Amino acid sequence: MNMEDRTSAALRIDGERLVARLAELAAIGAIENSGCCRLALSDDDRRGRDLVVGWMRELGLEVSIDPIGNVFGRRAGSAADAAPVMTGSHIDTVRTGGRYDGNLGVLGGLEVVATLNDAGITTRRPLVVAFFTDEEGARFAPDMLGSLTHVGGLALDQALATVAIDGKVLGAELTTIGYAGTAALGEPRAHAFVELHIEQGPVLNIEGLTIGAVENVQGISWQELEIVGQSNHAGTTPMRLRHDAGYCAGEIVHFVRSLAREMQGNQVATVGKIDLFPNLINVIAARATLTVDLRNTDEQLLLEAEARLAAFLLQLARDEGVKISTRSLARFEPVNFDQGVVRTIAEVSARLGYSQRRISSGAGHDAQMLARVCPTAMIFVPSIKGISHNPAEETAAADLAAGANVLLHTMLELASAE
Ligand code: HGY
Ligand code: MN
Ligand code: MN
Repeated sequence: MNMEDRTSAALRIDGERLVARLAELAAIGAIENSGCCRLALSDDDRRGRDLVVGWMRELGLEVSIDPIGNVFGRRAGSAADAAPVMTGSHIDTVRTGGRYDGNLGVLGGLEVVATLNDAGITTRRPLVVAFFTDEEGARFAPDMLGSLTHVGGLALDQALATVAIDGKVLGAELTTIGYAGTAALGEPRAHAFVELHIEQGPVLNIEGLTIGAVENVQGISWQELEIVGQSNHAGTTPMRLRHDAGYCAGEIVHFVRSLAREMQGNQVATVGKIDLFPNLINVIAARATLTVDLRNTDEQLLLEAEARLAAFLLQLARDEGVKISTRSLARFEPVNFDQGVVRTIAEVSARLGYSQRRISSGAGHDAQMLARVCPTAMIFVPSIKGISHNPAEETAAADLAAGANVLLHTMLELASAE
């Protein structure tokens, strides 16, 4: 092993600097119980973006912004024209977000750059640290919208025309926050992509393990249902004459839960959003709009869950004399990551002395989109009690540092490859 190899092998990130940056970013859009709310393309998202772009520039990265607002910070390599090794994630959050979901992947990437800068190491391949627009999809569906557009899975004009749950149009919001960029869409084309992320589930925490080498992401099916019944007087209308959209919404909530329980395995189902109209105590609801989130690691089983829901809706509409229409908000098949990159993550983790296992991802991630265009995998660190999308989201500082160290050495390996 030559001097440089010995130096880089001993390299470790600065955990305190990483935790300090996570705290500083979390202060933007801070909510009670040390949570975070930076919905995509909101003014808080703009403030978070400005802070991270400032850090990119301080670290000497060349910053580019594409037309959907994805941001890339590039660090030169000795092989100037070689395709870069890319890392990154997202800094938009859900409304009840924590400080690590997405943010760890972006700030972990900046910590890798800071560590290499401090050590005066230039990698063979350039490195890129990215954050992608609207990963959460909570305001503008689908989720992973920015990375999906980056890999050509969604046409730019269609992405820009997306309407938010609050009625705003994505392109206009992007212009308002000043992140409608001009860099070529789809650039840079990465040699490989590695995303550091909290697990957001309980597996690593329960098993007392530090690192998850993520092999795959489950399939996702998001639908918006609109039920049109008939508003009527809650006191005078006989039960047999009601066309109660609120009751139908409740039946659907119960059905999806029962469906997941009955299918068992990896099937999960959630109705996370329900709006009733007119939403008044003494009026039978005329209309109900709700969302259904179905997921499974097996595409055939996910199709079965969707088909069984569709049959239930038909029967419910008939029984209750209501009209039920559905609109797909997101539909992504399960994704298998590159076994070579997964192996590198596992080998690096072992070399650094971290306990680890192969693991699946229940959540969607930008990496599942980058996997369409280059060898990709993810590094998970434990979520205490598996809590996420909740201000109580927590990961031990030692685990944050471990994840960033595995990211550092995985990127070093990938960046030295021909
Ligand atoms: O919904 C998800 O899985 C991710 O948080 N966007
Ligand atoms: Mn995330
Ligand atoms: Mn999330």
